[in-house]
Amino acid sequence: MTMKTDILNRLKYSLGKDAENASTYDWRIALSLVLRDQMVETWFRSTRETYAASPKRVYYLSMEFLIGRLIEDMIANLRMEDTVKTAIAELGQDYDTIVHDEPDAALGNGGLGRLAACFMDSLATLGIPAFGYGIRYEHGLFEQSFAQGQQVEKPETWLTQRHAWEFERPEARYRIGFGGHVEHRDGSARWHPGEVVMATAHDTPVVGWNGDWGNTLRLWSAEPSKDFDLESFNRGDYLAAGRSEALARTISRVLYPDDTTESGKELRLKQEYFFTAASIMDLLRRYLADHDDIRDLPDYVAIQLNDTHPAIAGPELVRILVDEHGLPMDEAIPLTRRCLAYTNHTLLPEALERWSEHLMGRTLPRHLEIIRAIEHAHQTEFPDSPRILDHGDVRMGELAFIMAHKVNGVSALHTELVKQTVFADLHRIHPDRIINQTNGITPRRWLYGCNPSLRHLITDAIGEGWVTDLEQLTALKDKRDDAAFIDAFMASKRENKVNLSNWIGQTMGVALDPDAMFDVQIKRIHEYKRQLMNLLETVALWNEMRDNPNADWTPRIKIFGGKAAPGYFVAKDIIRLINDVAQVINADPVTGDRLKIVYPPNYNVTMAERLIPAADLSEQISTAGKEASGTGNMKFALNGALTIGTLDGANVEIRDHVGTENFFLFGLTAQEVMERRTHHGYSRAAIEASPRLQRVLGQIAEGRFAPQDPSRYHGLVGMLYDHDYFLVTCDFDSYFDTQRRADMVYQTPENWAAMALVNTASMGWFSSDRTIKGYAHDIWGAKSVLSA
Ligand code: GL9
Repeated sequence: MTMKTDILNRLKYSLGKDAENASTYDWRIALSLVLRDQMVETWFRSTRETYAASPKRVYYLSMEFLIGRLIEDMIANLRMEDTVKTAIAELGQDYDTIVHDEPDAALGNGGLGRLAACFMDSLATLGIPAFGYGIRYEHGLFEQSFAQGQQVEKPETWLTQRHAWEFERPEARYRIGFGGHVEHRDGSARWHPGEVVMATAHDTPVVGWNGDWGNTLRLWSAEPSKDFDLESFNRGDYLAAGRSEALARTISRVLYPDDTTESGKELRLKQEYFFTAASIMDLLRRYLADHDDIRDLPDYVAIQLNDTHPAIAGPELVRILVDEHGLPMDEAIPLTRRCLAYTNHTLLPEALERWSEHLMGRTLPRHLEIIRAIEHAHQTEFPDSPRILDHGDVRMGELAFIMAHKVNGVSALHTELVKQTVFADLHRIHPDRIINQTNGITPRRWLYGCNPSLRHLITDAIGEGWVTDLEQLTALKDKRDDAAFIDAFMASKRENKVNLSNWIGQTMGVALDPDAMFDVQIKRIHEYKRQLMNLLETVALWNEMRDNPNADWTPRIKIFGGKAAPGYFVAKDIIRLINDVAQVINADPVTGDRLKIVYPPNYNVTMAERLIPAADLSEQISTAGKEASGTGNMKFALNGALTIGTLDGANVEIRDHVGTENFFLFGLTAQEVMERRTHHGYSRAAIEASPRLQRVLGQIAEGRFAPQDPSRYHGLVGMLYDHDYFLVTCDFDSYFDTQRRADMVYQTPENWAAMALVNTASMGWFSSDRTIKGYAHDIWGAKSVLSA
C-alpha cells in the first residue's frame, strides 16, 4: 500500500511524470529512489553508531568495483521482495522488465573488481564500519559485440542515465595536485603542484543483509579546479578555454580495459594517484575531526590496498605526515606502515606495475623523493633487500610490500607461490608479513539473488540462516540419499537451464536442448585461462561424434563468455576461432543437438547471474600456478555445478572441501608445469604423442573453420607447436579423458545430482563473510559494531 504510493510520489515529484506517461526507465528510477530512501535510515543509524563507538574503520582502496546491477540486491538486502513485487503488479507494471532495465555498473575488469564488490557486501552484512574508495568512471568496461566473429569494442555509457543510487557530495571536494616542483627550505619540503584537479565524492550506500548496517562506497570524479579559462575565452580562443576542463575530466573518464597486463600510461598513474590522494585526505579529515594526535592514526584506520594500483598511498601518507604534520621521516614511515596492508592478486610478471622514475618525478616529484627516502631507510636496515628503484623504474609491488604491515595472497597455493617467487627475497627479510586470505563470494548475490529456485528449495529444507552463515549448507549433505530432495534439486537446475535456453534462443537464435550437459567457461579471455584448450577439446569431441555417430554420446552445450583486452591480439584470435568453430559445428546435422557452441557477446555480471545457476559443468582449467584464486569457480560450485579443473588457485581448496570424488581433476601441477618448461621442445613432443590433438590442429591449420581465409589461424597453431607457454598441448589429453569421465557420470543422473548437491553443501567456507572476518582479525584489527 505505502510502497505503491511511495513509487507514485517519486514518479510525480522526482521525475515529473504521471503513471500514464511513465516509461520503464521512469518506473525503475522511481522504484530505486524509494528503495534508496529506505536505505538512508539504516545508513544514518550506522553512521551515528559508528561515531558513538569510535571504532577502527576500514578503508578499502580499489581501482575497480564491479558491482553490476543494484536493484535486486537492494530489494533482497532490505527484505522487500514481496512488497515490491506486489506494488509493481498493482501498478500494472512488469517486475522483470523494470529490473532488467538497469545498466550494469561495470567499474571493473573481472575478478579483482568483483571481489571488491563482494567484500563491500560482506563488510556491511557483518557490520564492520568501512568505506570503499574508488573512481566514478564515466565509461565502465567497454561493450563487446562480434562482427564476423571478431570482437568489436564500443564505449560503455551507464552514466548517460541517472545513477539513482548515489548522492553527490559537493562538500567533500579535494584539490589533487600533479607535477610542479618541490621547494626545500630549513630542512622541510613543500610541494608546489603545477596542475590541480578537484576530486568530488559520490556516495552509494551499501546496505547489508536485513538492512541492519550500511556502509558507503565513495567514488571520486575529477573536475577542473577552475571551471573555465576565462582569459583564453576573452581572447576568443574558445578551444583553449575548454581544454583544461577536458583534461581534468579525462582522469575519471574511462576504466582501463587491461586485464592483468600493465598499461604503463601516464593517465593511469594519474588515475591511481587521484583517487588514492582524495581517499587519504578524506579519511584524515574524518580522523582529525575527533582525534588530536596524528600518532594514534593506526589505532583507528586500516587501509587495504587492493593490488598495487593504490600503492602510492604509502608515499602520500608519509608526505602528509612529514610535510604537513611535521613528523620526522623515521617516524612517519613506520606509522604509515601500521595503517597499510596490501593484497597481491597475480603472479603474472607483466601485471606487476612499474613506473619510470622519469615519469614519476615529472608527475609526482615529492613522492619520488619520499620513495627514495623509504628505499634508503629499508636498505639501511636490510642491506640485502630487493630494491624499489630498479633500472630506472619504481617497482610498485616492492613499494607496496615494504610499506605494508601485512601482505596477503588470495588462495593457499597463490600465497605459497608469492612467498617462493615474486616476493621471495622480501619474504626472507620479513617472514611474518605474508599471510593468506582465500577469496570468497557473497551468498546474497551468488545464490540468494541469482538462483531463486535453489534458494527456495534450500530455505524450505534448512531454514534461512545460511544467507548469513553459509556453513549451514552442510546440513544439505543429509539429503544426499533423499530421492525426493534430489529430484527437486535437479528440477531446480532444469528450470534454470530452460530459462537460459529460452534467453539464448531469443537473443542468439540457437536452440538448446535443456537436457544436454551445460558446460560453461566464463571469464576474461586470456592464454593462461586456456579457453583455447576447451575449444580444441570441443573440436576433438566433434570429430569423434562424427566418426561414430551412433554411439551413446552425452549431449553437450559448450558455453563461452568473456572479453579480451582491446590490445591483446592473441586473445582476440581465440575469440574469433571460437566463433568460427561454432558456425561450423552448430550447422552440422550429424552432431545436431548433441553438440552446440554458444558465445553470447558482452559477458558481464548480469550475464554471470544468468549462466551460473544453469551450469552443470564449470571450466576452471588454467595452467597450474597462474590463476591466483578465481572466484567464478566458487560461484559455480555453490550453485551445484561440478568442476573440471586443474590444481590451481582456489580450485585446490574447493576440491578439498567438496571431496576429491566430487571434482574432475586433471593436468600438471604447478611444480610439474615449471619443470616441464625446462624440457626442450615439450609442446611439439606432446602434440606428436597425441594423434587426437594433431588431427584438431591439422583441421584448424588447413582452414576447416575459415574456408574463405584458410591461413587465418596459422599463427595460433604455430604458437602451440613452438612456444606453448601455457602448456595447452601438454594438458590436452588428460583434459580430454577427464571430459569423457564427466560424460559417463552425467549418463547416470542420480549420481551426478548427488555429486552436485555435495558441491553446494560444501561451499560454506567460500562465503566472503568468512574472508572478511579473516581480514578483520588477521590484518585490520577491526570489529563489528552491529548491536546484537
Ligand atoms: C585476479 C586473479 O587473476 C584472480 O585469480 C583472482 O580471483 C582475482 C581476485 O583476487 O584477482 N587478479 C587480477 O589482476 N585479475 C583477477 O581476476 N584481473 C581482473 O580482475 C581483470
